[in-house]
Amino acid sequence: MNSAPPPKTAAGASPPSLVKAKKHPASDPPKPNLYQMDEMLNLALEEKEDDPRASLNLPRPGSPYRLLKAVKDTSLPAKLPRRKITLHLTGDMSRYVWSFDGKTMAEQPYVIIKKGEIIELELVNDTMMHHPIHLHGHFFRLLMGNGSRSPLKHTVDVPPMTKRTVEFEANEARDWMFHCHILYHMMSGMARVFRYEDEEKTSPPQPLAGPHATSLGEHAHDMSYIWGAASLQSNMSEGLLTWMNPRNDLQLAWEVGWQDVEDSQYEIDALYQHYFNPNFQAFAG
Ligand SMILES: [Cu+2]
Repeated sequence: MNSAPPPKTAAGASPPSLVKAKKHPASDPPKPNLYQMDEMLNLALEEKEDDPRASLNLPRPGSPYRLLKAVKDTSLPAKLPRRKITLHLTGDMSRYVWSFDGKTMAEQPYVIIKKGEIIELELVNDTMMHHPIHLHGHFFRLLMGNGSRSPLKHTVDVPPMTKRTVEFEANEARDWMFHCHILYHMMSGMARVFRYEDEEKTSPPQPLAGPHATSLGEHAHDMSYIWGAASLQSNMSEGLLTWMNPRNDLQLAWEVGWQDVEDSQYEIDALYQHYFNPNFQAFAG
């Protein structure tokens, strides 16, 4: 695709189109309110309404998935064996780390599937954010009440504190990436590889330091980050420096004063915290 700017049209004229039908341009949605979470919650609540169009009435409309219908029957072969896999979408809003079932991709890389089976995949969002979940290499049926006309998709938005169920036929081979399409979430750990069992037999998982590390690329290791804030004033300086990864925080904080104090005063704190899960941590400092 080239990146040339779209052709200029006269004021009010519609841009070029491939179809000769009456156009129904969507209005521009208002900018999101970045300072409150209500919009996320409203969307989740509107979705519980009986009216499938309810979420379209919000200032920033959601994905009206219940209105989506395939143009033909998308049912999967009834004779194939079926298996249900439930994955919880997990994370920690304050530390901003994300995972499936409380484990990052580096901690638990694979979901093993078998060619010829139908996977019913239940995605349960335990967090207060939307996660658009994407599976490579397969189209899945989004099961939201449309039966044989369930739409085929490869990405599904899962609103906060709700669940979505999709199903697909495992009709490929080898390894397929599965991840949140907010790429920062993916990189912090909300990803897996759907691995066909045959691949598992020919190249079983190795310790993360071995050849396995290469096949998972940058996802073989948890990412770590350094962040901090500091101020320097005429009378004092204070600041904070943190190194973190999904399980650990190492923090250094300081306060130094030198004006209107008898001698220079200072305080330095060092703190180490290990997170077993978002609700349980151990610390020393
Ligand atoms: Cu996400």
